[in-house]
Amino acid sequence: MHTTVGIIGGGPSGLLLARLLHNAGIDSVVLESRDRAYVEQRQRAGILEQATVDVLREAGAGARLDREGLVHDGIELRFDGRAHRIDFPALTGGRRVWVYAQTEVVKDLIALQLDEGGPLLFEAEAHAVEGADTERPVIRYTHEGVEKTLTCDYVIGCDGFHGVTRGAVPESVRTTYERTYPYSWLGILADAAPVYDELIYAHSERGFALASMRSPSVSRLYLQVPNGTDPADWPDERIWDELDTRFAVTADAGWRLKRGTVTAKAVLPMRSSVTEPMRYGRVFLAGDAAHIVPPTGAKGLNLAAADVIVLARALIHLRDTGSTELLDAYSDTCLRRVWRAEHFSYFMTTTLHVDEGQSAFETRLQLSQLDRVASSPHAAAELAENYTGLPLGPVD
Ligand code: RFL
Ligand code: PHB
Repeated sequence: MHTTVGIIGGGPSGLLLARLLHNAGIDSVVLESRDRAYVEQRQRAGILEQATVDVLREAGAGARLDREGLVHDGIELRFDGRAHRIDFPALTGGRRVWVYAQTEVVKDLIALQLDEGGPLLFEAEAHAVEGADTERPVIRYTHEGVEKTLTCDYVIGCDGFHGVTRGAVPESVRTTYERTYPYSWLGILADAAPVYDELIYAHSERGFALASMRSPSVSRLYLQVPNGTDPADWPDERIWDELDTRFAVTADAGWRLKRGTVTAKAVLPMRSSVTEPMRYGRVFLAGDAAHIVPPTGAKGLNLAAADVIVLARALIHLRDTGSTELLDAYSDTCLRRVWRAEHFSYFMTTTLHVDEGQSAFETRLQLSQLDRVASSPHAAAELAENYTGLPLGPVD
């Protein structure tokens, strides 16, 4: 089999890329190692930036998002017994974010792809990418127990952090910059109506907590826990009690979450990682295959979308003009945005989490930084601009 663009991975980056290329009349094949149900149920991101929403709409994948997505005009920070709201539109000239789960974005894109797009093969696992520096790179994969090859003009690695495509970039030209964190998140989904209108990010001496949502009747909640925590050590009541303790504010001592049936519970490690360059020959990396951020800044899915938007524009430009100028700039264009998001995610993580070994001095610094955000419109605007996402320029 031959295709113009071979896409490894049917997560948000691979599916959105396939959609953007299809709309432009460029053919592609998507290979996804898991089955459809698994990919559609995998609990992950919840926040979409304005630019991500705009592109999903333009791509024809915005109908359900517009019906069911929740528009959020701010977040609340809680620290030192206080609560402070960050007003996004007021601080950013009108930008906002959407609560619409990654599972739903993926379901919408899969349905469109199967309906009218090119081939999307589930349970098709890529083993190797060969000939990255030739005119005809090849993907070796297994589908329905049979070894197959896909020759491509271009191969795009949208295969996440544990994918195989990164290995096609020789170690001699590849550098990975990484940071791990001494804590993880315990995340739950609960059939409980959120008692808050906007997300709450809480710094407490017992650790970070985040209140998010999936719908007006489903809460998504996270607690900072030590690495290696076994979810079995956290029965539901313990989780609810700990969440209430960490979200406590002095001025509203009676504030409590509404409790409900916990339908999912998992511990998620945190990591920052960037692999450079994001391109070698005719092989390109996009999304989590190239970079990981800790989830505190809500950036991962949005960065993945930004990468494939840049890539789709570059491939369309090549088809229309014969020029590889934008493709050649792909890695540098993306990395500039990636490093900004890396910094913001690191900032949010290290400002809001409490490291077990941290000194009282370091805690004071965190509280001072949060107080600064709460009292200075400039500091608040810096946070709001990063959280809502920098605009995607015409070729950026
Ligand atoms: P994905 O989603 O990991 O998809 C990669 C796909 O590739 C497949 N695959 C292969 N297929 C074929 N052959 C192989 N050899 C393959 N190897 C892997 C996999 O099965 C998979 O389907 O990467 P992608 O598309 O780059 O998307 C990235 C996002 O999933 C990720 O950045 C976000 O989920 C991060 N994230 C968040 N991002 C946000 O923008 N906003 C958020 O609010 C947000 N919250 C989160 C998050 C990530 C979290 N976790 C679990 C780390 C919250 C959490 C808890
Ligand atoms: C989520 O809803 O899953 C979510 C929201 C904001 C984050 C991380 C995760 O920063």
